[in-house]
Parts: sequence; structure tokens; C-alpha cells
Amino acid sequence: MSAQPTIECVQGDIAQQPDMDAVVNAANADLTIGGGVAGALHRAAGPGLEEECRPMAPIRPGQAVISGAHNLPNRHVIHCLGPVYGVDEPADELLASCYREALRLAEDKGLSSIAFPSLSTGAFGYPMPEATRIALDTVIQASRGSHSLRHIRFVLFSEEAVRVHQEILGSLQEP
Ligand code: AR6
Repeated sequence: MSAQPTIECVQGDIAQQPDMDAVVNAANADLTIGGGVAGALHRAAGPGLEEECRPMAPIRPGQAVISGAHNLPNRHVIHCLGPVYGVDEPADELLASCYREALRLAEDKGLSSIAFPSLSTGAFGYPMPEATRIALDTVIQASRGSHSLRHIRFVLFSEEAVRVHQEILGSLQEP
């Protein structure tokens, strides 16, 4: 049986989502610790995460790879390299590709839940409203007819980011 998974947007820390099978990392090309989301996930996972990732690096913008979760309370981490806004082009396509590839990897592993941060909207400078529209539109389309995924969560740092996500999600889900 396949159905549209539930999509929700919450305020929180991507490193503290114990009920999710996978969490998505806003990675750098070398899959090293970095700041923001990558810093939070690598710190919580411990040094084994960087070690496991080393042979998979470097990755290209739009690409995703999957690893174990080490000391994180999840089964897997899916690492996506989002586009640097104004540098990696076409930015919208590369950002959409991150979300599609992450969902494909989660499906391949038969996972039922996945939590995303807002890829590229921190150090990589993608304006939040544009990035949010691409993220939600891509996830809605790509998860339609999903076999294993039941629950997709966007974990946002700020109240403003939650508001933007909820408003755009509402407009995209209108019949
Ligand atoms: N949980 C949820 N969201 C967060 C968290 C967190 N713990 N921390 C930050 N955010 P960023 P990028 C938000 O910079 O733009 C890294 O150094 C943040 O407010 O983590 O894809 C890597 O090593 C923003 O809205 O990712 C790369 O070099 C969003 O998550 C580079 O930064 C993404 O911010 C990746 O840049």
C-alpha cells in the first residue's frame, strides 16, 4: 500500500529528534564537522560519524549520501550538500535534488520517518521563502506514492522559519 506521508513543520534542534529513523545533515562537500546543522549533528554523533563519512567524500551540490547515526538517537544520517546561493547553479534544481535524493535513500532503506533541516538557508545564504517553497514542493511531489515513508518532519530553528514553512505548506496542500 502507498500513500502520501504526513508532513509537519516544528521548531527545534535537528540533533534531538529521537522518534525519527533518519535525520538529514546540511553537510559540506568533505562531510566534516562544520557549523550550524552539521556541527550539531556531528557533535551529538561523536567522531565515528566523520570517520565513517570520510571514504564517501567529496560530494557534489545536489547529492546525498547515507551513513549510520553513531551516538545520535536515530538509525541513519543522510548528508546533503545544498547549493551555495549565488554560486552553485541552477540553485533551485540543486536544492530540489537534495530533497529528492534524501527521500530516495530513505525509501531504499525502507525507513518510515525522516527529519529535514532547512538546507542551504544558513551559511549557504539561500533566502528562506524561496528555499522553503522548493523544499516543500519537492517533498510533496517526491513522497507521493511512497512505500515505506509515513512521516516527514521539517525541524526549524526559528519561530519565523516555522511560520514561513506552515504558510507555504498550507498553500501547497490546498485542494
Ligand atoms: N537544528 C535545526 N536547524 C538548525 C540547527 C539545528 N541544530 N542549526 C542551524 N539550523 P546551516 P547550510 C538552521 O548553516 O546553509 C555548515 O558549516 C539554520 O538557522 O547549518 O546548508 C556546513 O559544514 C538554517 O536555517 O546549513 C556547510 O559548510 C538552516 O538550519 C554549511 O554550513 C541551515 O543552516 C552548510 O550551509
